[in-house]
Amino acid sequence: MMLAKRIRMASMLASMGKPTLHYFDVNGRGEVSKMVAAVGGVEIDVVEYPFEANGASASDKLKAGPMESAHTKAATAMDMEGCGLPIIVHGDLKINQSFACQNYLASIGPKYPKVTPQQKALDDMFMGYLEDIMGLAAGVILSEGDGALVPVFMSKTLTTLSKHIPASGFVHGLSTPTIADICVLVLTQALIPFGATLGEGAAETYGKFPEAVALGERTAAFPAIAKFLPTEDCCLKKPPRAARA
Ligand SMILES: N[C@@H](CCC(=O)N[C@@H](CS)C(=O)NCC(=O)O)C(=O)O
Repeated sequence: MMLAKRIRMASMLASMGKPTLHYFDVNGRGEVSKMVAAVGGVEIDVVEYPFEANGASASDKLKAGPMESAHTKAATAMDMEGCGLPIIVHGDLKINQSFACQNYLASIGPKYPKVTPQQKALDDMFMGYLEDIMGLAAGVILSEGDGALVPVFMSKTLTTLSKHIPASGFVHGLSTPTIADICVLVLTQALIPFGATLGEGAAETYGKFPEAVALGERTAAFPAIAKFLPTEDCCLKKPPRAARA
């Protein structure tokens, strides 16, 4: 980006204040956004809600009917009635859908790597795989889905993604992780919904994918992420707040 354009964008973003990320008090679909912000050097405010949902899939939610909870009331108050979390509010911008939130935070992060269209496509692909298995595993927690399918689908997911995982460094070979690497960190280390649904079988499942596990560890060790992980806002390995000691 040309210097003048970069300066204009920086001053516009500064005038908008910090983005606010609205999400539950678990990993779920919120943590990738938080880590993308950390890598990109975007300071965000996090507004957390107790983890309550009336299903994981659109069909389960529609069958269960509307629910009244802290997050649905907050969404309605933001003129985003019925929108699931995550939600980001930044100045006049109000968006939901995790891909939109993650890509937005990446695009405004001064330290987030400038990716090529091909690298961005690969990042989007990793997001899609994470989203697919998120739906399946969340359905086990929220809608009595079949827990036996989680290790099967996790293995399928990591088999495909491992083809893009290098023996060292990050997916795009850059010095900074991108969304693809962050998705792998979440896939291999998140409690909700993955650790919680894989249960005692987690070690066996992840044991088959040492490259993915190692990439998750390298990504977790990246300084901006290592700094974020011990913070109060991080929910990667935590149960909902009500279940924390
Ligand atoms: N496709 C959406 C799914 C959003 C979604 O279902 N979010 C869940 C939490 S991960 C939620 O907010 N559930 C409660 C609700 O829909 O009210 C996305 O990627 O953000």
